[in-house]
Order: sequence, then C-alpha cells, then structure tokens
Amino acid sequence: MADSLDIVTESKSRMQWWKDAKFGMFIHWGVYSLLGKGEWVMYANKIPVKEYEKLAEEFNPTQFDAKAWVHCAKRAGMKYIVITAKHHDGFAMYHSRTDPFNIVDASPFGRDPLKELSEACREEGIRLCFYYSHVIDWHHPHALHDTFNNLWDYELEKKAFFRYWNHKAKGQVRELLTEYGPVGLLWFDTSGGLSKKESEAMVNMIRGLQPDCLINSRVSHWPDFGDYQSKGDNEIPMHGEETREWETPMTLNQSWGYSTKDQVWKSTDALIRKLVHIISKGGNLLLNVGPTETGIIPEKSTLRLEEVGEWLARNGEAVYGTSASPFPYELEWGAVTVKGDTLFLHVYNRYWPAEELVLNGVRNTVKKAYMLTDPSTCHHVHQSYQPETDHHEMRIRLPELPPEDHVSVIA
Ligand code: FHN
Repeated sequence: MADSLDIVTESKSRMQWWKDAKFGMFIHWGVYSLLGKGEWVMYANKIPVKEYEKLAEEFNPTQFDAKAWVHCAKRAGMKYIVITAKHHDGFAMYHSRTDPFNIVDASPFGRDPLKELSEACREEGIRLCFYYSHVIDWHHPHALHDTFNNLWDYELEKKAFFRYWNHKAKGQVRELLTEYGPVGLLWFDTSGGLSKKESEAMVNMIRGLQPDCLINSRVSHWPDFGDYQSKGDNEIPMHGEETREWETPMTLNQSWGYSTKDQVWKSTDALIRKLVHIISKGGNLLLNVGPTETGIIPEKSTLRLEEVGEWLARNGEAVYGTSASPFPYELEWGAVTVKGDTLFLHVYNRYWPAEELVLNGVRNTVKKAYMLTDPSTCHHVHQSYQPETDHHEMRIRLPELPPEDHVSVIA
C-alpha cells in the first residue's frame, strides 16, 4: 500500500501538464442547444422526458467540425478542452452502449462528435477531457432529480438510485475511459448524495482504467476528493484561500449552454485580466463556449478568444509554466507571476500612476527590468535596501505603457 508521500508525489507528476497549461476551453453542447435557452431548459420549462426525447430526434448539428473547434481553442492559447459528454438531461454526446439515449442512436446526426474531437485533439496536441453529470440525470427515472411535481425521496429511492449510478454513471465513465484514447481529465459535476465509499469507488475505477487521467473535486461533495479543486462557477478565491491546486470554471456571458437571450458578454480586456488574476493566485481558468444547435461556436465567443490568443502569443512567457505571485495580497496596479528567478509584472490598471511600481518583499537584487515585448527597453531600476526591516524595496520606472504589455523583471 503506497504511503501518503507516494500518493502526493504521484498526484504532483500527474498534474504537471495541467499546472503548466493554465488555460482550457469548457464546452457545453447538447440537445438543449436547439432551444437556445441554456442547458437547464428541460428542468426550467418542466419538459416531460417523452417530449425531450422527441427534441433529440431533431438534433442534427451538420455544421459541427471538430478540427475547427480545436483550432479555435489552440488559437486562443488554450491547452485542454473539457466537453459535456453527458449533462443533467441524460443525453450522451457520444455513441454509448450503456444507454441508447445518445447522439448516435437517438438523433439523426448519427456521428460520434467525441470520437472526432479525440482525433482532432490528438493531431493538434490538445488534451481532450470530459464533463460528466453523474448524479443528476433527468432522463433516467432513478437518478437524482425531482420529477417536476414531487421531490425525490432519497431514502425511498436510494436502492434504485444506486442501480442507476452503478449501471449508467459508472458504465458511461468506463466507456469514456476505454474508447476515446488518453483522457486528460474527468470533470464531474453535482455530486450530492454520494457517500465517501461510493466516491472512492468511482475514483478507484478511474485510476484503474487510466492512472494519468485527472479528476476534479466535484466527483464527490466530500472534501479533498479529486486531484484539484473546482471553484464555484465564475469564482476566484482570495489570496491563500486555497490549499491545493484549483481551477475557475467561467462563462463568457451568463450561460453555459447556447442561449439566444440578450446577454452581457465579458470584454477581451476583462478576460485577460481575469486570466492573469487567476494565474497570479496559482489557479487555472476553464473558459466556456456554448455551441449552437448546428455545431457552430458563436462569433461573439470566437472573436474574444482570438483576441485573448493574440495577447497570449505576445505575453505567453509571463503565463504558461509560471507559478503564483510571492506577494500574498491584491496589488492595485495589477498582478505578478513567477518563473524561476523572473517576476512578471502584469500592469493592467492604466489609471494608476504607472511611472513607478513599488514591490515590497523582493529578496534578490533586481538586475534589470524590461517590457516583455521589447527587451531592449530596459528601464531605470532603483533598488533600496533597508537592513533594519530586512526587505528590499524595488522601484521600476515605466515608460508610457502600451495597451496590454508587461514589464518583466529579472530579479
Ligand atoms: O448545473 C451545472 C451547470 O449547468 C453547469 O454545467 C455548471 C458548470 O460549472 N455546473 C453546474 C452548476 O454549477
């Protein structure tokens, strides 16, 4: 039996690609995309199962192009894709033999988009990962949900629930891990009602099938399950709040699944700041797109992702493979990431007098500071050392800042 140190070491090595990746694409896509009201439409509109099955018979996303989606993620600077293999509506977006309510057997599309995505991801060096709703399944009579008119009684339904969970949930997770090549991670969602024993059974099954497949914390509602913590939706923790690796799942607007409602969209500048803010605190950003019923990622999404990718193409050195800021507090002018002996200062508060930045706590002598996009622009670096307080104060004189560049400091 491996001791706890071995388990920690094993988990750290399994996690390395994910920690270096920093930025992933979340994809919420399913039958619900037909209605353009988000992924909870079946529940919100109390659509009976038989009626929803008829909707599935209309789902035929002929414009779906796995290569185009993977190229979109790659151009955005995203290193992994997490796609809904089965959301709460119970409809599997792949050819499942566990339940005929799937895109190959229950819709006219007849193709397996996850199979096509796994090939496109492998060609482009992007990790393919699957989202799975393992407790809630509105299509299955015994999964956790209320039946729109009477609340589900856990004690009464417990035996039936575990017949569902052991057959469909574990059966489909097994399919995803044995028929789609190496899986980067399984992103479980809503796991209320599972005991620690059941949670461990799911984790052990995954480890047995693909030991390198990461698991997020929502595999269980008990603490410390999974390889890393999925924060709440759009939640960014305070400095030092998290004790293990974590990731923020984030929407571009107010919906996960495709919505035609008029929404407020995050600007590209806001997305870049959130990405940097999350990374400077040691987390990953999983940014969502909700493709249409025909299989197209909305233009409002692709435009923003392209612009984030252009920024990352210039400043990726300050993002990928970095670690969290050594300064455990919010900085009024921006954020800091670290790589080896280099501090990257992400200065995004334009209105702060940026002619000088003061950074306490720098322990090493700063040799030079320069704009990441123009190393020749070395600036005057004033280093003052107050022995009595044993901390260095570094002042960097900055030029008039171009719109989205960084100062990189060799410390
Ligand atoms: O209910 C789901 C929701 O539809 C969406 O998938 C999000 C993504 O994090 N997870 C649950 C709500 O937190």
